[in-house]
Amino acid sequence: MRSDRLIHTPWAVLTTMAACLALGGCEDMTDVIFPSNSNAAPTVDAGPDQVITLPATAPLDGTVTRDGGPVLAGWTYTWTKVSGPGMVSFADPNAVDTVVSFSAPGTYVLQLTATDGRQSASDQVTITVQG
Ligand SMILES: [Ca+2]
Repeated sequence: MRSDRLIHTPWAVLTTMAACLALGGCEDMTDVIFPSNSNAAPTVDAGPDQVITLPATAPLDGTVTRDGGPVLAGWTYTWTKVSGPGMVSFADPNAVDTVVSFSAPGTYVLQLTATDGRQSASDQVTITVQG
């Protein structure tokens, strides 16, 4: 898209110039791949495994990082049930940290996925629910 190019090219050039300065100079602008476009996949930690007893809920303490730093705006996070005998209900399935409740005892595997639409990563946590 022309408008996309008009918006992004100056930033890409500036980023490349900065990267060249950091490296002590480049022969030309093709020596460096734009760091701002590296778009490395995030890393996801779904938190520690837990054992709870009904009717208790389980707090989910997820952690998502991208490029070793805090996650930027524009990323989405989704908790889903991978396996388990009953229904699960997330207080907010799109929050990194949330609370989950269970309809029946058993062993549940839950997954937290982070994505920006192009890259994604996920991690799973096991919750043992006692009746
Ligand atoms: Ca957290």
